[in-house]
Amino acid sequence: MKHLLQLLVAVLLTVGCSTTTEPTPTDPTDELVLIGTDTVNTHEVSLYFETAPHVGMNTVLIRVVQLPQKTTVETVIWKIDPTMPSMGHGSPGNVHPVHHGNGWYRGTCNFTMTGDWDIALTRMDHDTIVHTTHFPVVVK
Ligand SMILES: [Cu+2]
Repeated sequence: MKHLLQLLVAVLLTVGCSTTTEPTPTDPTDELVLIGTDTVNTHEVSLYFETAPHVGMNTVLIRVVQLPQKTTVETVIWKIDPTMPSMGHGSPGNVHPVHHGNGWYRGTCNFTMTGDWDIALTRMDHDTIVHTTHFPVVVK
């Protein structure tokens, strides 16, 4: 009887799966806007925006994995510094990204006007600069 029930459950599950149109699981990064990726030593750093870069406060997401195994790296200290090189200014109110789980860091980037910006993303070791990557961004 128990086996019969198990069989019945299995059949029902199979039928259930074949008749419903399950959406394909999406990668969480599908929802994000990839700005760029840089590999520094064995760390692969990817910079994303939550939405297309726009004037105002933008949520920035950074993902760091160690190559080649792609294990998450959760201890990086970042500084983020957006500037507009053509006009020689930066912006106030930026928030340096901090780790919030599984190799993802979250911060805020403020663009005060449309045009060509440069995001300097710097990895720190206490007060020492380890490496800076520049990501060009067009703000519309
Ligand atoms: Cu400007």
